[in-house]
Amino acid sequence: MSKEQIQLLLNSCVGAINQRLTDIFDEQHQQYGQYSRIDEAMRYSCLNTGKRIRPFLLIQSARLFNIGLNQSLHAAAAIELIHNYSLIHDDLPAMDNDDMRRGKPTLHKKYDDATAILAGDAMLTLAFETLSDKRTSDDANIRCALIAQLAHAAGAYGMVGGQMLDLSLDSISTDDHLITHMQRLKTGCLFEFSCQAGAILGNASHQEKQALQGYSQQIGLLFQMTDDLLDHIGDTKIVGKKTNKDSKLKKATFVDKMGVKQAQQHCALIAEQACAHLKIFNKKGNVLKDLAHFIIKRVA
Ligand code: GRG
Repeated sequence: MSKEQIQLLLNSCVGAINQRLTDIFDEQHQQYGQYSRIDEAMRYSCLNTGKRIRPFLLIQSARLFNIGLNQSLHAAAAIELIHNYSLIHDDLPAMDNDDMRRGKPTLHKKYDDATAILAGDAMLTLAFETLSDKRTSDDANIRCALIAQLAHAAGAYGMVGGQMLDLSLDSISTDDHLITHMQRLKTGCLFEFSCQAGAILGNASHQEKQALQGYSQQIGLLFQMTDDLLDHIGDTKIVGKKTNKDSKLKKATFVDKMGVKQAQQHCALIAEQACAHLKIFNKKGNVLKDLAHFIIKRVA
């Protein structure tokens, strides 16, 4: 599949996920709210130009098991809510202190710190409310498995733990294993959840789950490395946020350690390793393979 074709597929995912998130916000608002500043702030954060990579991974992983878009969209909305909450909190002055995200003022800049903290908290809990809804699956065991898995992926031994580690590492004293571990937690855990959620929705076998786990772990590393590369070589206007932040903040990244050229070559290797895990799915795995190559092209 060409870069344009995969972009078209991603665009259709963006449209579908935006619609589902809008429906979820509308339902909540109609049921519980009059005017609500939190509702407005959540929409400001979620309904915009995000790439929706995690929902795409979830939808495409579910497709491997013949689960259609309509059946996977609710879980896909849940992962996007968690991702957006993490970005809001990451942008706060106490963390990365960013003014711009997706080409717009960050939430705390547009509103204030308290609103940003609360909107993030509300999105975190809304994600679990969404997973507990029967539209996620009419099988309670599946809903419960998804909730447990996402709670772990987003928590102290997943994304939050990775963020904590990231805040405490500097680029000089940090060894490669620790950087990999930190990135696997901070970024990788949500990628892993996305693919595992597709497998859970599709009642996948142990072997199929393992294959998707291997793929998603590599994709998480690849995505983090391309994000770090974009920080070095990307254009603020295209990336939608300030670049060259990592070295200024003395952040521990592989790009700092290896240099841009070697990091680009390493990305190609990681993508190949990711794709190798998909062998078991034969041709059905092609879209996920194409996604790996699409991610590299962002920094090629
Ligand atoms: C605050 C609990 C907490 C966690 C923060 C997400 C995160 C953890 C930190 C963001 C820092 C960062 C730049 C990580 C690199 C990978 C990443 C998550 C990039 C942003 O994700 P994209 O590119 O964003 O998918 P869009 O805007 O497309 O949704």
